[in-house]
Amino acid sequence: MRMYFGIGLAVILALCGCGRDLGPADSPAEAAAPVVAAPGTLEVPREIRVEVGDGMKFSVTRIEAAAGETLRVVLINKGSAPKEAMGHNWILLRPGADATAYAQAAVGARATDYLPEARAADVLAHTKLLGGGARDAVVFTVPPDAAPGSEMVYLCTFPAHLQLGMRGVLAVR
Ligand SMILES: [Cu+2]
Repeated sequence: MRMYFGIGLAVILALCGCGRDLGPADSPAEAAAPVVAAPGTLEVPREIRVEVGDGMKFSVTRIEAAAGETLRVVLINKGSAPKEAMGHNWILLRPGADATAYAQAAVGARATDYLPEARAADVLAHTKLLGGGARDAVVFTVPPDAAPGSEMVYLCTFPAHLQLGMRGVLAVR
């Protein structure tokens, strides 16, 4: 009788899949999964969509945010030119960084998609360089110690695009 019962139980467990819950070896992985996916455990950053095209303008030229706030900026290139001919990026500089000096250094940084490595410390967040039809997103946190009223510049570092007006500011509330 015992043997039949044992076989029967094994068949029931196999059919319903309940046996998976009984194995101690499965417990850590199964216990960990819901924690990662549970709503409310991850902060969802505020999303800001910035569009660019073959015209030399960001669709958003002023972003207001709180110190310490996490933002997700999505850059969308609605133009048609390939990135080698007329790419666009979105580079947010740290407070106090010189945008003109950064853009000048970027001209010589074609190999790194116009992100000059020597001035990496100036950059708070950046997207990739995008050709027409491409998009990229970047998540970052506004420095918690940024003073209210202070501003950070963002720009496109493709050669001459800053001078043509591809810039904006992130203002701290
Ligand atoms: Cu550009």
